[in-house]
Amino acid sequence: DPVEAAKRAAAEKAVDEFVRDGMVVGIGSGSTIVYAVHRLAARAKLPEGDPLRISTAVFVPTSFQSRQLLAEAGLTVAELATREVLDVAIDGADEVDKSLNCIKGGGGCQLEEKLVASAARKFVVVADHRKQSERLGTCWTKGVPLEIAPSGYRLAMRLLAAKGATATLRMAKSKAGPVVTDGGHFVVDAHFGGIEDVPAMERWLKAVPGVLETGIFCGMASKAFFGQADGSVVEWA
Ligand code: DER
Repeated sequence: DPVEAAKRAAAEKAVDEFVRDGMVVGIGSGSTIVYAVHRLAARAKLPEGDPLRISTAVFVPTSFQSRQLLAEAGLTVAELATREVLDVAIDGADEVDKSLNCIKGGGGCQLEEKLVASAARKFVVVADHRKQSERLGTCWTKGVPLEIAPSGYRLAMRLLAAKGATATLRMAKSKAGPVVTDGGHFVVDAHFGGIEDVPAMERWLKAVPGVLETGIFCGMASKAFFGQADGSVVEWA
């Protein structure tokens, strides 16, 4: 599958460029990050003395999925609450623009993802070519994911609608009722079309009562790796 090959190429290049042994590394959620963890697990099996070998590095998850992935790969899991600062955080994204602003939260893990990305000296995005965007909101058309306090979801949706957004409560597929995040919150996807002013959009979304976190990662990433259909990797920095 060329998309999966593209994800893998991006993830492996990012891991080998940014992760060295002894580091505290934030690990994101979704499907692309799986290839990053598999690369790290392979590096944990390298012989002593190999500069790419991983043995004392620890990894901070961003979700139940991410924690399970790390544990199953035999990598050492550390918790964000026990760490002052991370050396690097690596995560996927749903869409990235040329200023490296991202829409994230397709997997509903944006709250912990933004904490981990913010706690890291460097935040690096890994994705396939479908995520490369000229203007945020034009490729990822499912809306900006928002982490919402459940009791406030109708208030938040009314306030978002008053600002011209089409807000939908994200419903679960194999469970009756809405998606519930690892933090016990709801997800509202707010549709705006293309986003003109990303920082302004992030600021006012965050100011809506009941919005605990947004999937807009504005000016946070220092580099993005995009796997291409031919297996090459395009880098934006
Ligand atoms: O939910 C998230 O923020 C994920 O990182 C998502 O944006 C990327 O998921 P993917 O790697 O499966 O496309």
